[in-house]
Amino acid sequence: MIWNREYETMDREALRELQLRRLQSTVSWVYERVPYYREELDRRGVKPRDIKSLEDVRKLPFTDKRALRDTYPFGMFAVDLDDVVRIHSSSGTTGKPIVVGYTRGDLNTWTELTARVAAEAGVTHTDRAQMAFGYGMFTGGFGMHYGLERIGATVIPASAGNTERHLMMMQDFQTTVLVSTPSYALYMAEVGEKAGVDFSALPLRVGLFGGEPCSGAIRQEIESRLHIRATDNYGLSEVMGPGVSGECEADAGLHIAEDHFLVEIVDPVTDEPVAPGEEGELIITPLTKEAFPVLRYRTHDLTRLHTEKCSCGRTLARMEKVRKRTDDMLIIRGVNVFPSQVEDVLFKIEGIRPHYLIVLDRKQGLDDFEVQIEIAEEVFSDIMADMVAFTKHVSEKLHAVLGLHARVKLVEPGTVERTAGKAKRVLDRRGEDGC
Ligand code: DLL
Repeated sequence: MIWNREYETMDREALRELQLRRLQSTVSWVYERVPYYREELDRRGVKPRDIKSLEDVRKLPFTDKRALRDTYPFGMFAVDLDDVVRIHSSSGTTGKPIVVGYTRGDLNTWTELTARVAAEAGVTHTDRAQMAFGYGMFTGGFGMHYGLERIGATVIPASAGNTERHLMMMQDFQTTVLVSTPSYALYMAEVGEKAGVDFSALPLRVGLFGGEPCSGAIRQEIESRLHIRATDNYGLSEVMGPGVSGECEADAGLHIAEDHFLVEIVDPVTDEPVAPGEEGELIITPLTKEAFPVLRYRTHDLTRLHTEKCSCGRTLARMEKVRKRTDDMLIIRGVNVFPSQVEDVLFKIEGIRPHYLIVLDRKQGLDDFEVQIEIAEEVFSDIMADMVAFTKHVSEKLHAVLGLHARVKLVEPGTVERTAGKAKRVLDRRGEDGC
């Protein structure tokens, strides 16, 4: 179902005009109200009236996490705190988080956009949607909750964690939609299977998954074990939360809510736009935010854009699934490695379970690269030589793609930590003791 036909199927020329008007208002809005942006624009000699075309967005400064951190907690807010009705914060790994705020109008827009995402995935008012994102500072829980309610689905606000209780509710309430990270969905499958839950007999039919990358292999694994269709949706706290883009039933990328976000794809090194369809860093300028508008936010997420009309009827551009971030690239013995490359190698090998951990240490000044993997019971053998051969096989496959030797360590099923939130795939202990 198309939730907002007027905007989601808009003629692209008309859409560009709308985007330009909204960009102009946003630039005036931040120039008037956010000292950080006034200074940045003045330094560049740019005035809001200089934005005459969408290409003029390139006259504006990029915004990165550092600027948002330096103004902690409320320095980037464009409205008085009295007009802010909700705050959330981003899942920062170290130090202070980034605090984002919403006016009543922002919450309404957000709800509309998460409703769009849910509708894109095929959710309707007849569904029962079980929420396994946390309700808290993370934008996932509340963000998706209100969109699902607006659609008229029956929301089960179970929140993150307590997997047994989730499984009980799923059976007792006849849940049809699961909302979570893909890794938590997989964990739910694992716990459910152990407890004897027959997912094929449940009415569960759609997964609204987001918040972290999901490879094709993991998606298939979830689909076959939970007997559902897994869909992907993307967003980030700094520009709103979930609701930025979502996958439709055509399975051809994630439609971006372009009436609310202007996106660019740039080369992360030169900052220049890439050729249409090329991979680069996604840059987002929200066009309708009141409390927390940012200009050209550097997401660090790498993707490609497609602007041809989709078979679902929507004209909104589609982004490919995000599998890599510019800042999750590891440099191991001088070689650039993305965790998603390791994952793609592993999941093509028969018998490897979708749980792994990359562990990096520094030993005598050298990088030590270990990949811990869980393997299926069928692959386990009491014969030492078989296990050594299997490990060698995995190591060779990794070497063929990465050009690096990794020590492959087989660990017992269940050893790699499971989480109710975003999975952690890398443990980088290099430099922890000052080396
Ligand atoms: O993860 C917002 C969200 C919640 C989106 C629930 C979808 C569903 P943050 O905690 O600020 O916000 O993290 C944002 O997570 O820059 C990406 O690197 C990653 N991310 C989010 N969704 C996806 C996705 C939320 N579908 C950061 N695929 C982003 C890949 C994703 N990565």
